[in-house]
Amino acid sequence: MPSLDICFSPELLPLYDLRGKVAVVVDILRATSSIVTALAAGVTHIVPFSELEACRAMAAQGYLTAAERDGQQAEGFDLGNSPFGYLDGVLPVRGRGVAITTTNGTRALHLSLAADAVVVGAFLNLAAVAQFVRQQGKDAVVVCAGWKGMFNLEDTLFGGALAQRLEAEFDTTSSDATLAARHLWQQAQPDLSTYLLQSAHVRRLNNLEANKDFEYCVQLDTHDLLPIWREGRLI
Ligand code: 3SL
Repeated sequence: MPSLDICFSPELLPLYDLRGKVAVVVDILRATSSIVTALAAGVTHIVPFSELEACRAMAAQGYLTAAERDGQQAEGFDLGNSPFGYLDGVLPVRGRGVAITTTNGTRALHLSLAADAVVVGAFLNLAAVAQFVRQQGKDAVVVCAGWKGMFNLEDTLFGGALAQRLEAEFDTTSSDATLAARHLWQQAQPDLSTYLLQSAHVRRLNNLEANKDFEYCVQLDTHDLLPIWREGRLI
């Protein structure tokens, strides 16, 4: 039986061998939720960057550029990291490519490229992620983007939710990390949104008046879409 493991922070990735496995990269607040939303809104593809300058330079190739540092839109970019940037119609996004860099999410993506397949997970597309991992039938690791190397509640809860969806076909009990995430997920029921109010990043976003983003990102199964890494881009 294949296993589902959870890496609580990109800093722990050197302890995981991703080769031959599926990596599900997750940054619930907000990078991976925004990436799912962008593709659903008609963005053709997304190129993730770790560094601001390389991302900004993509404007010359016709890309929309999106950047966040410490929760705020970085200066000189078209978009920040709010999913509503792709929904509010202020900037037409349909048919455009987007170059994006965020504090933790895009870094976690780049650090996961040793895996056989790299996909983007969010609560919004949880069912699509579960279906893909099931179809692949190989070991999978949820890579939590965390916050500047630290553990966070929301990405871990996604790992617990995915483990619950896959428990019939995957070993979700051999890894203490997966067990802990499952326990946390149970603890967060029946009201994920209220449970997450204690999360450090939710408090950070609320201080930035991004509580609308938080409520949006904790919705389950709203998008039947799976961003997958192919040749340097997410499609
Ligand atoms: O760290 C990240 O990648 C971001 O998702 C953080 S924020 O929600 O945009 O502040």
